[in-house]
Amino acid sequence: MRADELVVLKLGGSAITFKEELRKADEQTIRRLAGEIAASGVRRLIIVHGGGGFGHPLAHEYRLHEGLRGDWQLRGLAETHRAMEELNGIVMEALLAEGLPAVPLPPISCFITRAGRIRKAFIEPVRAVLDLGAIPVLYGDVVLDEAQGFAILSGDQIVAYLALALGASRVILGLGIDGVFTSDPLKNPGARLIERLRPEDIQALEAGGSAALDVTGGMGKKLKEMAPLASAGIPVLFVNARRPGLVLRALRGEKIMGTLLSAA
Ligand code: IP8
Repeated sequence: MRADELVVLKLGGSAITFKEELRKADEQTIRRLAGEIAASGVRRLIIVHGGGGFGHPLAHEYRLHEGLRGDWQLRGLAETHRAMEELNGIVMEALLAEGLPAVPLPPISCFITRAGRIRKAFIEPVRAVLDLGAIPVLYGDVVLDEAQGFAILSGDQIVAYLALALGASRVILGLGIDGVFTSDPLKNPGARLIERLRPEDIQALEAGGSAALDVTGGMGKKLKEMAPLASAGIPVLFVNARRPGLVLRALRGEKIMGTLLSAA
């Protein structure tokens, strides 16, 4: 671990919330993760967290991913952002309680998308917070969209954008499962954890499937989002943030159980 290296850490919604319950944060896990971040000694760090049971149920209820269809969705826009702020507040409290100089930067005010993809970004505040020696904290959010009024901007897309724009040394994705599996481990007991992935494996997946990998839905999207990082020489480690100690060890650069996506 180099002192000047920039690390981007995602705390996934399935790790920090009880996804099946409405607006229920796993405060114990959040506090433990904040402790692990503090103990790691990594200080050039960007934290991005997901939405879990906060943003997603509202986004779904108001069909925000479809863009603007009617005024009835405007309330959903406001409520979804508010719910994300609420979760962010809980994460912030935990980080501050550990003495970490964490500064929240709401994505709704620094990103504009076009058809759901980041089109304009005002990331000077992220840079400035880092330059001060503090820790920017962002999250998946509802944002304004040039083509469709608004869109859901995932924490993963923010992670990928910032890691490339700011030249991160590495990315750690804290999940609610052990990493990337050969198929959905919740549906298939024979699913195996893949320890090593290369960007080509993901291209094969996009080209209509891969013999070794059958990931769809959430994990498929995540991999597609992360592939450009690996191609650009930024390794991405998928790790189970629900297992105590793994995020700490990942931040320290130790070898741990998970999936490493990298080009070399
Ligand atoms: O959990 C989505 O962020 P993600 C945030 O990182 C909202 O996909 C608002 C649903």
